[in-house]
Amino acid sequence: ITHIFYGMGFQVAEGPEVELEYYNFDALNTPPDHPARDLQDTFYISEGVVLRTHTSPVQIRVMEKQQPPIRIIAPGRVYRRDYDISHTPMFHQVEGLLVDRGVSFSELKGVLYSFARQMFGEQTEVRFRPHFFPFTEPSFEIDARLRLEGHDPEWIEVAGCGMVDPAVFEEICKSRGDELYHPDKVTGYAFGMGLDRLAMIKWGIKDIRLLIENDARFLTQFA
Ligand code: 2U9
Repeated sequence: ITHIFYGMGFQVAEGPEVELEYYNFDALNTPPDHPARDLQDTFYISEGVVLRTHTSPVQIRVMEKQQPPIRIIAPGRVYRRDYDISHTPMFHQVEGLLVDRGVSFSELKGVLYSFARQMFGEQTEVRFRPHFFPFTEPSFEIDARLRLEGHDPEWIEVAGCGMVDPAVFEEICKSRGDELYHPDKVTGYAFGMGLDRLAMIKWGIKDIRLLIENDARFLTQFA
């Protein structure tokens, strides 16, 4: 996945897995009473410190340090209190962020179409469904029409995306103490996908927990 995005000019950025609540939530327009911040959903290390629930805080840290334009992807481990057939408490994401003057949603569509065709095959159809995320507006979920083993083609959710919410840029201006990211000057798009989920789709893995149970009969299939 990083190679596909290198081909479109993105650079890789990384950051801490033990993260300040500020970078994981507040800076991403996610207020203190948001359900994602509940003790039932997020691992708290101490007051104000969490295991990151997405790699988005990496992009906040990059914008604090670097001026626009920004074109990065942030791959890495993330943590949420969930454990069932399709959720493990640790999983992997790749998120992307592009910020510049005059960036539009059509460019986001172009980049994600190109990604889907390189990832799933040249013929892959893609659709965007309206959705909600606190940090993007408008927001969408992205489905690809995929033919899974022994099935007819089916629309399957592969990622989420949207235009960066102006409230996120306003918070960056506050913390930087300048206007380089003022929402009147720049726009941006962001996207995110769960890698373990993509692996389940690509290899027809029915129970995500197999990926971490360390059964050699399962794992050696991918050697
Ligand atoms: C900044 C601003 C906006 C990142 C985004 C998604 C949509 C998304 C999910 C995919 C499956 C999480 O692993 S998952 O459950 N993510 O749908 N992520 S937009 O938006 C950002 C990131 C950083 C500064």
